[in-house]
Amino acid sequence: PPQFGGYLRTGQGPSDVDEPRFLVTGASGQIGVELIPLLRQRHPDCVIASDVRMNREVTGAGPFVYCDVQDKDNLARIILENGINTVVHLATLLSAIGERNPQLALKVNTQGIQNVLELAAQHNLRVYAPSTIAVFGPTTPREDTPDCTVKEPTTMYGITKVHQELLGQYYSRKYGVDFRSLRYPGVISSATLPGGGTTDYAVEIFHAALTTGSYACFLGPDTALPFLYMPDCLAATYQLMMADSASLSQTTYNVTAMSFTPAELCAAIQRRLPGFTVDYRPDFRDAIARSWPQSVDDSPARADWGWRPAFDIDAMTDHMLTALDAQLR
Ligand code: AKB
Repeated sequence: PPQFGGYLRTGQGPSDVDEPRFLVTGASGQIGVELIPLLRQRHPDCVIASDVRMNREVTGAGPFVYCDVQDKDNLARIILENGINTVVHLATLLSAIGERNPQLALKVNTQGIQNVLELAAQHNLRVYAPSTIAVFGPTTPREDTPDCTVKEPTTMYGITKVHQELLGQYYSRKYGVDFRSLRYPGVISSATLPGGGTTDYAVEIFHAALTTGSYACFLGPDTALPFLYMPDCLAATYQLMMADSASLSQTTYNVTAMSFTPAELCAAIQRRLPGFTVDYRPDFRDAIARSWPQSVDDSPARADWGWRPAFDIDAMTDHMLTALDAQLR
């Protein structure tokens, strides 16, 4: 039988049952499109996907409801009417799109998590909501950045995620909400293009390599960032969600698998596709990336719940090219 570790509780309320019943917000985004099939496979008939936009990959493959996370009443109705006990809160505006519309990012990102945590406290829900390396800023040490360090981000996205981290910790301490979070670095995946991030170049570059054979990169050649390949991202997410609460020493953890610059990723692709070319046209996203860590220290995740990534830059590049090539045929 599945192990639900720290999720088991006593007393009244939805969390008493062993079987989690998930509501996933922001289901049509890069993480949701791959996390939802995994959750549905491991917890059949227990996953409701939600978003404000459709993505056939998730909306067609199981229960889907419209949900704007800013609307607390609608969120409450969905949770109560469906016996939800676990909210996977993915709805967010990422860094680059957030700088194009900071007021909207502030509203969606802060109201969304406030509504989710408030309902979690009222209805005894568990919450998983990813954070990001964007919580760090120019005053943070950029190499092997630890979990506990200066967090003075310069993007609205980063500011809203610091708010999320602190609020999650507050609701955990004050109301006993089971809040868990991973600080995702750039996530590379083949199923869906990410939307509006600074790290999106590392996905776009693979599509370009297999279609046009050339790519105009919006980061400079030497701008290093940490990354995770999607299978590792899913493994880390599920592992943390299912970890025994007694093993957790903090609510939010760094996770990483590799760090590279655009020039290094280009070289990895060129070793497999020698004709591929990249030219560099850094824009405002390069400045964002340069305010973030080049590498992070995820040793607390490794020590507390056994995090181990499987994909380095070479394994990821091989896997991405094979997966995308099969899709494009
Ligand atoms: C972004 O680039 O905004 C995201 C992130 C690092 O959180 N991928």
